[in-house]
Amino acid sequence: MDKYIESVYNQVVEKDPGQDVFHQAVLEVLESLEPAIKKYPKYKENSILERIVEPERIIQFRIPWKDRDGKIQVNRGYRVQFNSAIGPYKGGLRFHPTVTQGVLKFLGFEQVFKNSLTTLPMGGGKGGSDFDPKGKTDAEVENFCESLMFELYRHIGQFIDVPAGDIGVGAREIGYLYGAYRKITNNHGTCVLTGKSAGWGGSLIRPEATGYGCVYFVQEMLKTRGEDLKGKKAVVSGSGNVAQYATEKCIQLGAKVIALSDSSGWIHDSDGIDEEKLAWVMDLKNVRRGRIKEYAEHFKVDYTETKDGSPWSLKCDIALPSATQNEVDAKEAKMLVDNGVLAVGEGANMPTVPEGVEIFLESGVLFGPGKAANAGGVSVSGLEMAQNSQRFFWTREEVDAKLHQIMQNIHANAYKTSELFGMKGNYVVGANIAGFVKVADAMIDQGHRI
Ligand code: NDP
Ligand code: 2IT
Repeated sequence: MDKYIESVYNQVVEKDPGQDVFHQAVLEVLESLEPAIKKYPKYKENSILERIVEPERIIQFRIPWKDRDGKIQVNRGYRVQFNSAIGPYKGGLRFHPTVTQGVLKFLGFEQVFKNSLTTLPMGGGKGGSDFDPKGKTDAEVENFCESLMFELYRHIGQFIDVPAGDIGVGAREIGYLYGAYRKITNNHGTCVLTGKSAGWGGSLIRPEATGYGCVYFVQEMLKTRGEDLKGKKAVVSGSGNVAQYATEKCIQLGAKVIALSDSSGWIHDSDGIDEEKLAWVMDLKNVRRGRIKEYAEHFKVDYTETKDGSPWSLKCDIALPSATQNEVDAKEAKMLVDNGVLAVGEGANMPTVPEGVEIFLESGVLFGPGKAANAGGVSVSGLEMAQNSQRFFWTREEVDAKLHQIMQNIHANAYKTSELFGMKGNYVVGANIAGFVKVADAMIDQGHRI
């Protein structure tokens, strides 16, 4: 590794030794930036790497809330405001017991480059809490969201920071958070949160956007080899927002989705999950908040219990990891390659371990890294902001067409950039460099205090 890059990475590790996933995300980006750092000396001269790995601001706060027995529980809340060089901080809120400052720094860091790739004016941020929504009543979730907003409201705003959903935060939570924001501030805010319901300022297609966008990206990768999704067998992990709509778009484009998972295990439906079965999954996960195991019982298909719910031993053409970070390990990546996988589209953020990414790249698998492949969600969040600013809304068809165009542009930009740096078709290098250059140049333009 280049000495300058190595020294920046070592400082990151030394400053916050416990933040493994953040170190992993930083290393992956820094390594792939090497050719750009060599080609353009201005980045080193302006200490861009030292600055870009350091969040602009981190807010950490206490979230006390009352459970159903009237007992006061305490969780930790965070907002990592990573980089605002090209626009207000933008990124989701995650509610999951594994949330720590390190996890949110990794997600915020990824978000900076992802948002840059969308071409929309959005900086990068991420937030959330170690609150576990599983098994909580609606009233408990409402109570928790209110308490979180009692602090968060002072740090957000359309020109400052615009949160949205992520793991454990969907339409229900955004509703409670928005209600609390309005109650506290007596202000709708032009666009203080995205992922709102369509009846009160949300964008059509936002729920679908990450999953649809991921499949649009895979479609573009396949085109480079004269292939398409028709008749392809797809395996999707997770069964939440991203997995559900990735499945829907696969079905619409003629692929057969044979697996879904959650953190307890995975189902294998060799006949394929059709629209009707998918509607059943959406009701199970979004309304009844049940477990994917119930699909196996209901539709009489195989279920495998595992602690991380990974269906990667199945033979497939397309793999869409859409659950969480590091869910595809090196052994599983090897299995996918040995079974002839053609394309991998990361619906989740950093779902593949670094050795796994290496295996995909070395084997010539079309590999769409999360920053590029799952950028559709935040893109439509950007479109929600645009619609709110106009006091207007666009139809489903209009938003979907814009999303499709953005995903095609991201693909073209990553592909072109990989070619420019002599690594044609390496979307990791392409996406990281293309995302980085725009933010780095903005930082240089805005002076050394940025
Ligand atoms: P949801 O909460 O809707 O669904 C998450 C799914 O992943 C659930 O099926 C969940 O299972 C599973 N999962 C979560 N944690 C684990 C774990 N530790 N091990 C195994 N399975 C797990 O979240 P989303 O669908 O919104 O998010 C999924 C991924 O996509 C995340 O990486 C997120 O950062 C990323 N993403 C989301 C975007 C969005 O717009 N929502 C945009 C871009 C990326 P269980 O219910 O058992 O926990
Ligand atoms: O990881 C992500 O891009 C998201 N969770 C969506 C963020 C957003 O602001 O829509």
